[in-house]
Amino acid sequence: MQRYVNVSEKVAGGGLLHRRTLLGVAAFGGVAAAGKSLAAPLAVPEWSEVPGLPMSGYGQPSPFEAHVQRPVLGLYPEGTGDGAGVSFTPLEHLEGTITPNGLFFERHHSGIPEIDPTRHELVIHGLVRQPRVFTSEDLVGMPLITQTVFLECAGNSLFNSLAEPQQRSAGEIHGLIGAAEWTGVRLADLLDLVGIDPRATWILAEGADAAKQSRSIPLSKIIDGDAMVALYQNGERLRPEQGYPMRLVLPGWQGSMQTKWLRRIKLVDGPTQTKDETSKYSLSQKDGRAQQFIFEMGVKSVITRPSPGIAPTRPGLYQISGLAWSGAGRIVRVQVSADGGTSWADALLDGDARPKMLTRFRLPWDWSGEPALLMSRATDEMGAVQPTRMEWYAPWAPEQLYHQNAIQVWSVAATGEVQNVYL
Ligand SMILES: Nc1nc2c(c(=O)[nH]1)N[C@H]1C(S)=C(S)[C@@H](COP(=O)(O)O)O[C@H]1N2
Ligand SMILES: [Mo]
Repeated sequence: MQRYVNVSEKVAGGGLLHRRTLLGVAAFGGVAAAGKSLAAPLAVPEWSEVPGLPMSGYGQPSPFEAHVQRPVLGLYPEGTGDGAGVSFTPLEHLEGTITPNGLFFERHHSGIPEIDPTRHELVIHGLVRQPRVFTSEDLVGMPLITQTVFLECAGNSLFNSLAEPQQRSAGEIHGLIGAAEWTGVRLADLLDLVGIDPRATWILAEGADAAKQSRSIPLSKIIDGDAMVALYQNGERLRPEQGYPMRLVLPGWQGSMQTKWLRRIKLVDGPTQTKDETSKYSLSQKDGRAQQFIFEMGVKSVITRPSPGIAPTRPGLYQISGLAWSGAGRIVRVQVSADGGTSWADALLDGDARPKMLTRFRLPWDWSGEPALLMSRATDEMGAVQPTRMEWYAPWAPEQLYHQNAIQVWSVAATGEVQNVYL
């Protein structure tokens, strides 16, 4: 049941209002400024005078939304041609929790292979009773399941691991994450078909790209787990960028294990120690040792509105909006601070908080026009609380950039300009 309070009850410093404050929509600064009185007569624009464009086989966003793009960042110098890089989900331009397929972040180690699905095969072999080969059409004909979950790169937010705060958009800092409704075959069902040798404890999953990205995955994530071979993303076949015609989805675990263009699964009796889990995706500690096989993504949140480039224009009421998630399960609480963490207010979680899925949070904010420090702090159902940057940093060596889940601090200047700052 929702409880609404009638008066604007200030529940924390910096103008944060109770999350159930009942506010007429006209009270909000942006809305009041946007509305204007009706001037007679109502004009007839040119698009109302003639029939519009014809139907189309595959719809595209409005050309007036053409600025909503994935920022692309090649990790290696132009022209080296190895296809390694990332593009970010533009989080600050999106609402709700589902990432549109065309804006889902990308991380490729060797570009996007152009795969003819009639020639692509998935081999399952190793410690099995009977090795088998599957086409994507074989898989489409099997019992399918659907899971709506986020997928986050272990390198997400790594800019905030650097010594100086980077001035980039919310998406460019935190957008190596996307969430989708994935449909495919339970990996446990496929392994049932080949028959698991009791000596098998891990699998090796390998992609069909030139990088042959390969990772070791413990069998426990598959047997009685939620691992799946996804074929569809938000209702349509996977995009080439997301692994067409098939990819692994391992809810809550780091993106790099969720092998795209999946072509081989080998059942083995221990981790394979591939290049993608030794030289990369292992975490350097202060004491000189490294931690391997950190699978689960930590509890995290970020305010997407306001954020750099999405600034309040004048003092008044605004709705703070952001995303929270955890690889361990559901988000149970998001707190927001407008005074740099001195005081906190509980945000309203929008809709159902689903396990291992993005959760939208919102909170009304009465901005006085004074400089503010906006932060959000998420808690998951296991009781894990998002750390501050200093807390997050404590165990790691300076070169350790992965699994950065620290609280983001946005400073809002009197002009409304929003910047990334460290406290
Ligand atoms: N075959 C293959 N699988 C891959 C990769 C790759 O380069 N090749 N990148 C991995 C990494 S590091 C991440 S974060 C996710 C990114 O998935 P996306 O591009 O669909 O967002 O795919 C993973 N699977
Ligand atoms: Mo990644």
